[in-house]
Amino acid sequence: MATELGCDWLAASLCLGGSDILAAVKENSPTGEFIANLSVTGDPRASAIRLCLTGNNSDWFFLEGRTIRLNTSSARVLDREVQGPVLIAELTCYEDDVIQSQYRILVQILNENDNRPNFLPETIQPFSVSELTAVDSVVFSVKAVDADGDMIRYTIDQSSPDASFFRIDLPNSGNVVLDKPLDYETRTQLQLLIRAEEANSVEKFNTTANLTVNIEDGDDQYPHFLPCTPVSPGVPVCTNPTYTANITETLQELTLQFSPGPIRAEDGDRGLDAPLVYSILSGDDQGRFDINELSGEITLTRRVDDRHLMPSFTLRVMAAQQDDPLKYSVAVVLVRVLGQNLFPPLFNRTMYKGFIIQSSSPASIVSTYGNQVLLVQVSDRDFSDVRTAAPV
Ligand SMILES: [Ca+2]
Ligand SMILES: [Ca+2]
Ligand SMILES: [Ca+2]
Ligand SMILES: [Ca+2]
Repeated sequence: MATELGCDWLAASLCLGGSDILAAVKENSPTGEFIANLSVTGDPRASAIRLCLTGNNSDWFFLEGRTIRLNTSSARVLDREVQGPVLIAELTCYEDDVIQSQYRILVQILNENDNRPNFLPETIQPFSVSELTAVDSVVFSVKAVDADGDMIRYTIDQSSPDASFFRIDLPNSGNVVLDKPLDYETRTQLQLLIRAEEANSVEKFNTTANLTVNIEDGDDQYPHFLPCTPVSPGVPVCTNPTYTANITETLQELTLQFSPGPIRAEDGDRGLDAPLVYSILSGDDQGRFDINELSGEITLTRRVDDRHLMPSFTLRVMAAQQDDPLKYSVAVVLVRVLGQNLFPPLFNRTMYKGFIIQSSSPASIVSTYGNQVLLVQVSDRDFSDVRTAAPV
């Protein structure tokens, strides 16, 4: 038939009739999926023409007669997110190895929702926020991306332990807002589950991220003196101790030993532990007592001449933050003046004799001659009274 019609004319006519091809195919389509039919006059299965696919993306296609089909395999899936939105190739029609015509093939890859949202790792790392952060301010922002280009909305999983501390006002923004005050003194870390979900898809694919929020200490606590006695159980507010020391008339130039002791305070903000400065507010009796402003040690600088005139001193000692003197605490310091201890205690006898009656009782009175209860007496010339005890 080709010989009868004439080679040149026939070849030209068999390759003619085609046109550039615009088509579309869904990503993830199986191999052999129909792309387009060619409208060239000749059929390479029956005519002396040869059709060739060339160009960058030509390996995504194969020809079956005049039909272009998709060429994929289980190892090579058509993925719009990897390949891009279009495939481009050329079709060349040969007659006797001579190019007779050329057509462009442009195949759009249609998107399927085949990707979940993913959080950008740098936006879900543990992070720190000051406990003094204002309520209603944005404390951090998360961001997730969806390779399909789906819009994303963010929510806080209300079942996560510390969900009540945060809220998201604008679901598309990923901005997380502080909903109630933080307090380093009661909680130093919060856990939060955030969900990123496709807003516009049917599938509503989502992903979650567990966030760790470390709370940083802020200067919102005053110093307190040690040891700390809580005002009531479970309330982290201290009652300051009263520090007591005893001195005698003869002592001078002495660092006083206190009970409880030593005199020491600490910042209630344990995470900051602000340095403190100590001072005597009142009761130093014109410099008789001096305080080391860094250590809190109190020194007696001048002896007490007459303990009957000055039986005790009451001082008020302040510990204040060096960086903020308005944050301070005051404790009472009591210094008692005692008589000197010159004499040892003495028993009124060197030997006592006593008797007990045999009995089953584990405790019984010890008696002495004349059926009198045995009494042991001790006296100390530093004290006026005599201490008496009956041994049992
Ligand atoms: Ca996709
Ligand atoms: Ca998606
Ligand atoms: Ca604090
Ligand atoms: Ca403080």
